[in-house]
Amino acid sequence: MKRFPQNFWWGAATSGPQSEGRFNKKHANVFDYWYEVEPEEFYGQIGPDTASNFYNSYVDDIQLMKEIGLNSVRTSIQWTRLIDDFESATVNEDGVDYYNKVINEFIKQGITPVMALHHFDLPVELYHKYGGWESKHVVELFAKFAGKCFELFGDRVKHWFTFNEPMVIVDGQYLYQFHYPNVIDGKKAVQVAYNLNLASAKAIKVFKELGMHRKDAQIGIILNLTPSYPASQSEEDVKAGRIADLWRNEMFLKTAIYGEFPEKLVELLTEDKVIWESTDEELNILKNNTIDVLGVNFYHPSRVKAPDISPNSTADWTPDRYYDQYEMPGRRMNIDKGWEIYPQALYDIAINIRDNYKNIKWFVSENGMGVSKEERFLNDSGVIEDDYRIDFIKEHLEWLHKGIEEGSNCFGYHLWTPIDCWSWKNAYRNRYGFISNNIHTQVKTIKKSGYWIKEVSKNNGFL
Ligand code: BGP
Repeated sequence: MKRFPQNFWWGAATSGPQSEGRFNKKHANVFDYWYEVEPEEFYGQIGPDTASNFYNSYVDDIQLMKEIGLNSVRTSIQWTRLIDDFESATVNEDGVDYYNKVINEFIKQGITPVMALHHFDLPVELYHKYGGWESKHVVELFAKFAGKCFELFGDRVKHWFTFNEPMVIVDGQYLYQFHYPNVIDGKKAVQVAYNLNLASAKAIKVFKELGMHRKDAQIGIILNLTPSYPASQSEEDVKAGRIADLWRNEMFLKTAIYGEFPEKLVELLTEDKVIWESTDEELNILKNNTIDVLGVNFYHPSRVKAPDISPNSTADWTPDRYYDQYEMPGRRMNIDKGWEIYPQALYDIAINIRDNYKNIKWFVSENGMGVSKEERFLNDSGVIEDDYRIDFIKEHLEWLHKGIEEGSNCFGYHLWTPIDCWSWKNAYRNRYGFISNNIHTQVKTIKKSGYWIKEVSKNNGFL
């Protein structure tokens, strides 16, 4: 029997914009807006309007989560739902009432609510007016919104996260065109990365000023860590791996934990003349407002090699001038999603955190397997037999367990996601849940993996 530490979090994660639906929401976030103007950009032209209907069905949905043994669940508070006026952070009463009810329902069902403050859902007005995360004014507004959340819900929510995957915002909005406004601009990407780090630190500053630690609360950030494995041990490939790690992982990880950007990254960006604008006061805020706890989203490793063409070629600056993706022969894939399956990376992450990041308390805040057309696996009783998902989770947990046994301070595992939910441009293409969702009827049914996790949670481990 592989047993996990006492009080281990067995749970799952979703987000406000992906589960609630737009019901009664006064403002649009960047995805709401993008769907309004270009619905054809979304798989099956399905947008966030209904999502998994959590706004209306949260009582039944939370009941199902309880039924499969989840003891903690993450979602997020939508800035565009909670706040009426972004400048003054005046709240929307329906939004406050809704989040109060959701939080109370989780607690009533014995599920620890875990809240993120931002899950890719920038209010679109703040982009059109100020340039969104390019603007330090927006950073200020985010800190105000965060403060409101702590004041309103901090008596019951004890686990807070400033951002989910800030690196994906940089990638999606400013480099690889999968988040509105789909800009390609390396220099802006660098500034946005800095501003997101700053926004997280400023939210933490407000958290401290409100005395949240004295109320037994803790705050962190959720980062998608994709360890970079070089194609070979040649000097060039190893260097490519180093730079990829600096940019993709350490730019947020080191800053969140040590309050300082990685020196080598700052050197490189300075040399390339794309370094962000910062002030001493801001750097001080970053230094003094580090995280208590870390969430790690892990789906797939990244394999990199030295770039085929020289970084000095003529082109606008982007970070990937220093590395190319490496397609490793024989790699094990989840073909539906196009991601490599490499569970051992979770052990490598655990040991990296233990040895290089103060052995900070952390949990797996997302891991999971997106599979298309899961109705293929329906049995006669109407249950999706997702053995592939059970195997996937198990293998990851085995490697995680090894990391924990060797001293890494991991306190939980959350699957993406409790109930199949809407996933940005991919809409409902890939399903990840323990519980399926018929998006035409909104009928939700526990999958085989849901029954499996119930046992794991009950036994605090598995054979
Ligand atoms: C993570 C995000 C989630 C979710 C998941 C699956 O990066 O934090 O919000 O969307 O990816 O994504 P997809 O459905 O595109 O496979």
